[in-house]
Amino acid sequence: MSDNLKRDAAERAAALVTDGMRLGLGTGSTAAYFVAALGARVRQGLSVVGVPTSEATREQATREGIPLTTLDETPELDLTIDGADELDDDLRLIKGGGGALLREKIVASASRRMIVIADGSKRVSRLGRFPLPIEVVPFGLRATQVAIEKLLETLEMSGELHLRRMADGSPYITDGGHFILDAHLKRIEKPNVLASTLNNIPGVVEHGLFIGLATGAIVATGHGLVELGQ
Ligand code: ABF
Repeated sequence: MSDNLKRDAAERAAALVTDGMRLGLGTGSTAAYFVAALGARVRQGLSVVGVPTSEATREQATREGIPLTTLDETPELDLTIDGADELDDDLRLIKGGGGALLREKIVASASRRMIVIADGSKRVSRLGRFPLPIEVVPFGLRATQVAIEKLLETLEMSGELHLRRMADGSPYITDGGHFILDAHLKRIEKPNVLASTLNNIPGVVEHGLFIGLATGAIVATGHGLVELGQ
């Protein structure tokens, strides 16, 4: 069911792509449906270039025959299509459950428009039920963790930080060679404040709060597609 909804949202997004667009290609199962639908259009003659947000997406896009570029060759993109773990009515997002938040944020920031594709379960009235991924440098991990805990205290927030691990117990390593701390906050009352203050902690590379980046969303529900923004 959820897979069908993800595919519906992804296919609608693929239909919005026009000839000549420079695209950001998201990561995750919803974005994978988009990459597949885009690949089908490319094989029918659509001309685009894409910047993948992860090694996984790079491999899929290559298999699909989508021409790829880099942000060094193409530093400004027209449109990024990506999934999310949560989105609210102001198009603020939590991303990074799939571990690709850093490249996802760089690519989204280089893009004139970003459209989020999701099934209805991702839409929330308040962010935070999904643990917030915080990408950190391995050096000084414990000190960075303490700094984040102190920040949360200052903001009158509470929650546990869990180092993300692989099935074998070793730390999960991102494409950029960093660790991820998942912050189990339950509710984020002031996402904008948390987002800007987290970025002030030196060991924090990035976090999964995407604010002011998404310009639109396509959310697939059992009753059809809901389109927000543009
Ligand atoms: C990416 O994939 C991530 O930012 C987000 O964590 C995840 C969503 O995954 P899915 O589409 O598989 O639910 O978009």
